Amino acid sequence: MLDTHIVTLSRHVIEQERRHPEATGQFTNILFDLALAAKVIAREVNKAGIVDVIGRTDQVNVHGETVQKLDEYADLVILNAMDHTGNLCCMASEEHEEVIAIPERFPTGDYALMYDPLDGSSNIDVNVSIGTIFSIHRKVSEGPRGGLDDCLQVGRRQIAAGYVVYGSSTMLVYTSGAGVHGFTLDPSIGEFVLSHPKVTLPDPPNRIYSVNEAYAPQWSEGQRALVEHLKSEAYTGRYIGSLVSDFHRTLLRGGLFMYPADTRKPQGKLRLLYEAAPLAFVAEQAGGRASTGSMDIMDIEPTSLHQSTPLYMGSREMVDLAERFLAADGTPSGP
Ligand code: P6P
Repeated sequence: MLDTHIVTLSRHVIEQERRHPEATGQFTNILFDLALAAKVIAREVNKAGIVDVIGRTDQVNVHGETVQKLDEYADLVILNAMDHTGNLCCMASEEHEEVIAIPERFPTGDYALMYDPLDGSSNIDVNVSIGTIFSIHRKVSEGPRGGLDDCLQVGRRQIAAGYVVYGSSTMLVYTSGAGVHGFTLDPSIGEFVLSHPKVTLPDPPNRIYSVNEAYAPQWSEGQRALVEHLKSEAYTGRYIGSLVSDFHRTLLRGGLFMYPADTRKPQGKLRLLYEAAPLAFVAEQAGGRASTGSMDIMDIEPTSLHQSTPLYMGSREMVDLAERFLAADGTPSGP
């Protein structure tokens, strides 16, 4: 018997909206617009190598990283999908140094969108999965047009967050504070279809840790001791080097993803507002944790648009263990 009970992202979000009588529909439309942008980006990512979207532009972004052609493309797709809808007061992107204002010719709305248009894009030309990460806050500033204050909000105040992973299939995973839900793009109908309802990290978690061990010489004593402890407990190592892919695996299999601080990167590498905080919201809603190694990611009061943070994310007891190792001199008060 053919299954006719297809739950699309649109249907799911509308059903979630109905639980909030005060909802204006702006938030629902933001997710619809993000899903459209994701479909357009997926189309180009999936044919990278066939058309001239692989490779680098001659530009360098705010972080000194060479901008990949698809980075730039993905950023413009999201910008153009979102800037005229009247749902946003402003945006912030990894690819833009300053807050992105809504053009004067367009109406504004009650939400701010932060996004990393295509994280892990250095992996594009070796066909490793990459992703888009997004975070949505309610506008807090006075006046119709938003600004920095609407972006520099603590992660706990996020209205919604999620990511798109462009891999063996294209998945959109999001939370609006009522659990984590995953949708897989069905290209035959062009819809994101609910494939992973109510995602929760497995308990007990699979014994997987994920970190770039090439940086071990620059780690703290506690970080080194933590990884040695995990090895002594017969954990498996998995590291893709594409944040969304490493996070998605951790969400579905459990374990611990780490991007530690080190002597060369004392604040870590990953960005708070459009990488760590949105993924932290998803992790917590899935029953896990996300920490700097000493405090919850979602309790950090942001001070700048592109600030970085060390990141420990995954199964609750593993993040707790990491914090114990990092707090001690590497000899935890019992794992
Ligand atoms: P490293 C990709 O460049 C990225 O921004 C994230 O997607 C990924 O988690 C991290 O950097 C990998 O960094 O230093 O291990 O190469």
